[in-house]
Amino acid sequence: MSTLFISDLHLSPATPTINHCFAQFMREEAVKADALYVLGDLFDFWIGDDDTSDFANFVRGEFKQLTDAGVPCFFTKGNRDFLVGKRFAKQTGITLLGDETVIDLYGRKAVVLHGDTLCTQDVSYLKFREKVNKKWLQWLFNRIPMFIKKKIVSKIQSDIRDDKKTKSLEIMDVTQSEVERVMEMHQVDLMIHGHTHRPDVHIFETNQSTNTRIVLGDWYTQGSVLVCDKKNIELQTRPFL
Ligand code: LP5
Ligand code: MN
Repeated sequence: MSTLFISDLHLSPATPTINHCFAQFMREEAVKADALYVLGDLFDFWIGDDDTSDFANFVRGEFKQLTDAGVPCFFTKGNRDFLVGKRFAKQTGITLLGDETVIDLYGRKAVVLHGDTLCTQDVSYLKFREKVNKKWLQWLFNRIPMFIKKKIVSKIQSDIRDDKKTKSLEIMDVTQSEVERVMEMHQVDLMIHGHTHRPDVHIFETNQSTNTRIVLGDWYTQGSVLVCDKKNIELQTRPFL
């Protein structure tokens, strides 16, 4: 048996191939797992738990089926699905996690997070994140009619689209000192995150300890899954059919 980690699927009604690969993964693979962790950006954008579109219901259905089968499912919000809320969790049976969570992975402690907060050089993004994560603002946004919310989101998305093009790859990657600070704070030697879309296993030394940082891959051209069991941790891919 194994514990599975995924992130950065960026599912939307416009991604039928990815949605199909996701459904297949949930029904054939995740259902046999000890647990599933989704580390953010499952959605291309989640506008709110009041989304009752066929697409939103399709995703709800996949999680409900999984948790009904007895597989615990944990969800860390990403920068594209920070509006996933308690209603979605209740409807699907998933457990929402905080920004950073320490888990027990077959006896090894690991910190799991989306990864955006590790990119401390991306100052404009972090300021933006602080704004949209304000509880009162989310409370207000969640009460606006869906058609107005859609207009607000697409206006903001188009306003900030060019902003990302001005940032270097270095700015949009994690800051090593922040990685070390977070691992030290949680007293762990293993970190698992997504967000940067640079799947890799980084091994580095700090104060006589050997640390591992695993970066999950996105699902743009293939499925990407971290498979952990008692003995091994392996980044794997799944072909789109
Ligand atoms: O995901 P990716 O890799 O494409 O980009 C991210 C960062 N971008 C984002 C933006 C989201 O994808 C889209 C958000 C739509 C917002 C709708 C909000 C609705 C209101 C909700 C109120 C509760 O996350 C990108 C990072 C990149 O990761 C790093 O890899 O760089 O960050 C940006 O590009 C953001 C800009 O730098 C910020 C520009 C400031 C704009 C100010 C707008 C004020 C909005 C106030 C909201 C109330
Ligand atoms: Mn992200």
